[in-house]
Amino acid sequence: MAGTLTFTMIKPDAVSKNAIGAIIKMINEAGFVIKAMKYTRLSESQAQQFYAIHKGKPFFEGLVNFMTSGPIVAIALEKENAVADFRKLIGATNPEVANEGTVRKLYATNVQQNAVHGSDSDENANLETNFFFSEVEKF
Ligand code: 3AN
Repeated sequence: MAGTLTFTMIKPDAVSKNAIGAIIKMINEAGFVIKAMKYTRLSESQAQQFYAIHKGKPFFEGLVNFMTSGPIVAIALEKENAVADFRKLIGATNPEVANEGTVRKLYATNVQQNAVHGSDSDENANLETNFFFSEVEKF
């Protein structure tokens, strides 16, 4: 059975566009409940650790530079079928091919500065939530 937890970040590009409120509204209207939320900025080592799976790829350094370039909002979310439904809501990694009406189609700048993160599995949803939040911060 699919899990009920997913994790997102509103990335520095969307924060700098003043889109935090609009994106959270879309998330809530799609039926997701906020379990934990934090406005913060990633250090270089945190960004490298979070995206460790992409280490060695040509876009890794640029991705770390971008993700540390300004504040982000980290959010743990609950809903049935959370991971798949959230990825449907945000759309494809590249906003040029993302479906109309998705978060990335509306707010992403390009494939790197793509407005939001979404966990790609139940396992990563747990790991990513625990990366940002302690037990007492999860409601
Ligand atoms: P998603 O966030 O859709 O799961 P991943 O996990 O493949 O996509 O990539 C993680 C992040 O790395 C993306 N959100 C994006 O910021 C960046 N990224 C992915 N592919 C590219 C690319 N071809 N060029 C630049 N940045 C990329």
